[in-house]
Amino acid sequence: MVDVPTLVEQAREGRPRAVARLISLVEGASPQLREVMAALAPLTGGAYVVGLTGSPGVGKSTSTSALVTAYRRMGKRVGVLAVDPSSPFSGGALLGDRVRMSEHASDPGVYIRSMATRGHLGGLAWAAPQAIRVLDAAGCDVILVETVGVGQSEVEIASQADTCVVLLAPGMGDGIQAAKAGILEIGDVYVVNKADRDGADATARELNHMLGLGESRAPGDWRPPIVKTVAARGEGIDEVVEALEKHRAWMEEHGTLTDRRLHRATREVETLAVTTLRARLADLHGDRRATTLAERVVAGELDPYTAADELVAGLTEG
Ligand SMILES: Nc1nc2c(ncn2[C@@H]2O[C@H](COP(=O)(O)OP(=O)(O)O)[C@@H](O)[C@H]2O)c(=O)[nH]1
Ligand SMILES: [Mg+2]
Repeated sequence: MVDVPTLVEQAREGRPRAVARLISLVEGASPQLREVMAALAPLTGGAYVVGLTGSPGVGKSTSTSALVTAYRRMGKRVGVLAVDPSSPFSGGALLGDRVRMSEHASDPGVYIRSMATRGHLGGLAWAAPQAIRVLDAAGCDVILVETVGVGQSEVEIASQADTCVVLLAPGMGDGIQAAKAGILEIGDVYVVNKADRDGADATARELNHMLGLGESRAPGDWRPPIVKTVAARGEGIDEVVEALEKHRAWMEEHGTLTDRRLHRATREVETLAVTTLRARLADLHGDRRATTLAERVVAGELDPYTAADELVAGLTEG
């Protein structure tokens, strides 16, 4: 068992090992998470959460690393959460990410964590927000959350950030891929990375067209900017930071930041409620109450909706 109050106190002081251990508790779905989250709750709410999503290979990790450099120059403490449920810890994309992030490895103002939640059913939906809470409580000013733009829960994590950045790259039929993945609706800022390659202008134009950015909007509406970058050389990254800061200011002015956080918390609570109910239901399997209800449905004494209502009522009692 972990000494939660001590660990939380150490994380609050910004000690990297404590932060890492807390995130490991999240990843391992520890039974102590309830206690951890209760202790963290009053320490959260200070971080600006930025989601970055896009197809594999567009340059999310490279851009994230460049953004870390930019925010560090501004004196901000930065957390990075790279969510990749498809990769095992030791290999593939995460190993590459480690290389890309290695320049920040010795910087005490940066926390970098890759999270693999493969195997946990629906694990990502609740684990990512809780890992964000840990980084938030540890005093990060900015949290960058990288998720691959494939798969509903990955896309959802990015879309629930305070600001969502969607990345594309030229020459990958990327506009169409992005549209298919449903990530063209969720961007607050769009980045066309690999602008050193042919076709970046065409991709930006295509994107501009697909997003209907040429059309007029109501005054005061947010118009997502399209920024061209060469993340590998750090080019255009200051413009991305500028776009992020503008979006944040716009949200604060329009109350959108509060709305988004409310939406995020709503989803988080719902996910936990469903997880809890599912666990209680599993505990009940074979229980006499459940069997009796089933028997009454078989006998035609009870319809399945009423039986389900009774079951749920029984689950939530005490
Ligand atoms: N030419 C070029 N290559 C880049 C640029 N940014 C990243 N890359 C390369 O694209 C590959 C994929 O980058 P990565 O950041 O891992 O993409 P991710 O899968 O979206 O995280 C790597 O080999 C990077 O070095 C860029 O601006 N220009
Ligand atoms: Mg990556």
